[in-house]
Order: sequence, then structure tokens, then C-alpha cells
Amino acid sequence: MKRLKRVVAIHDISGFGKCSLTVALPIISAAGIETTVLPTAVLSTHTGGFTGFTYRDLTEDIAPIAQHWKSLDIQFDAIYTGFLGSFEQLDLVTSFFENFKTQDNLILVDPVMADNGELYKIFPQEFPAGMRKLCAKADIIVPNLTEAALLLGESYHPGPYTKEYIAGILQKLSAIGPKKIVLTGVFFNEDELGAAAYDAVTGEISYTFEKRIPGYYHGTGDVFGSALLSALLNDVDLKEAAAIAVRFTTSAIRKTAEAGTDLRFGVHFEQSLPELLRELKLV
Ligand code: PXL
Repeated sequence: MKRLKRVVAIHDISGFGKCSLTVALPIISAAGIETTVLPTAVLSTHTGGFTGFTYRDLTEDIAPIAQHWKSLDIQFDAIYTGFLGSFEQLDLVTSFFENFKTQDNLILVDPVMADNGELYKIFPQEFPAGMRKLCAKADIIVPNLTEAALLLGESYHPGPYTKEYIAGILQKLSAIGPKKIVLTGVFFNEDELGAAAYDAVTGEISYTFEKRIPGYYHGTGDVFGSALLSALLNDVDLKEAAAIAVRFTTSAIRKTAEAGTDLRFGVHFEQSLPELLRELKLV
């Protein structure tokens, strides 16, 4: 019998719209991993394209929840963070890392804050500098190319990219601290889109591409990050884990495109879960 691994996912809950915890919890659990959740805020919907959403901040609950878990001696095989709404939350999550880091657990930070060349409207201009400090504490980070540029204080390049450009970005990101980087939104031509995975210890860069499906699909970063972590915790190596995450995310986007739903409503990842489980050799 394989030991049941445990992740703690630290994100908001956007009730409708499929991102953050409503994506992380089902995907990681389906991959055979216990998923503890630390909700940082409760929203009626995510903030991407909806107006009038509710936002209940849970910053005050983060430290007491962590303290209670510490008193119970709960340990995690991975700590997975995504959307964090303020500098205070970044500081609280940094303390959480200090309290729950062990010799061999994995800290995965998705520096959710921007896409398509723009910082999300709810964040102040200084936010990327705070997120950079959190990324310094991570073992692995999963930025898109907009977030990568903001973390590095560089201007955004809309692509297509070259291998030299991507290698430079990956090396500069690893100089912040994390030894592994998975960069999303990489493309060398307009027909394909995918990710680059970099291991700073071996220096290896690997790429996975799928045929590009036009349109901006919301929540795909969270689907990707959750699938990547699921693969890594199922003992898949970084290169293959990134490839599995690209294929799963693209499959979910394809099903959404076929269904023709409102792109703000999130992707149909539920219907692609069987494919993910087959790739992870769980079924
Ligand atoms: O998918 C990232 C995300 C998570 N949570 C909230 C968001 C977004 C992106 O817009 O608004 C609340």
C-alpha cells in the first residue's frame, strides 16, 4: 500500500468560475493525494472579467489556523500557494513556510498576479516585489511569462519567443531562489503553445507544446499548477510532470472550446480527469 501524501493548498475560494481552491482540491484529490485547504478569502466569483463580486478577506484566520495545525503536529508533503490578496498575506504565508518546511517537503509557489502583459487590476504596482520575496522561499515556481517579467522587473515581451530568451528568463528566475521553474505560455510559433521546465541543478531545460486553441481561458494556470503538483507527488520527474500538465490543461481547454461556454466560467477540467489519472498510471 502506497503512503497517502498530503498537500496544503493556500488559495482563495472563488465560489463560481473554477479557479484556485475549486480547482486545486478536486484535481489533487483525484490524483490520490490528501488535500488540506487554507482559504485566504471567499469570493462569489474570481475577479477576471466579472464585476460586482463579493470578497470576504480571511487574513485574520491564517495564523490561528496554522497554529492549530502546528499544535496537532500536522505535516505536509507539499505546500502549494496561489492567489494571495495582499502584502500581509504574503508575510503570513512566508511564516507558514517557516513553520511547516521540513527536510524533504516541496514548496510550490504559483505567483498569481498577472497575465497577457498586465498586472491584475486588484494588485498595487509594488505587489510583484513582494511576490518575488515569497518566490525566493519556494522549491519550485510556476509563473506565466507576464509574471516572470514582473518578478524580474523587466518589460513584458509578447512573443513569439526564442530558446535563448526563454533560457535567460529561466536562469534569472532561478537566481531568485527556486531550483526548479516551470514557465507557462511559451511559444516559438503561433500554432503551438506550451511550457518550459528548468532544473537549475542539472541545467536541463525541456519543452512541451500542444496545438494552440485560440481564446483566453480563465483559471488555466491553477489547473496547470494543480496537475503539475499531482504528477510530482506521484513521483513523476519534472520534465514529464510539466508535459502531463500541458496535455491535461490543453485537453480541458479543448473540451471547453467544443462546448462553447463563456470563457470566464473556467475550463471543463472535470471531463479530462480520467486522462490525467491514466497518465499518472493511477487507473
Ligand atoms: O486563477 C487565478 C485567480 C485566483 N483567484 C482569484 C482570481 C484569479 C485570477 O483572476 O481573481 C480571486
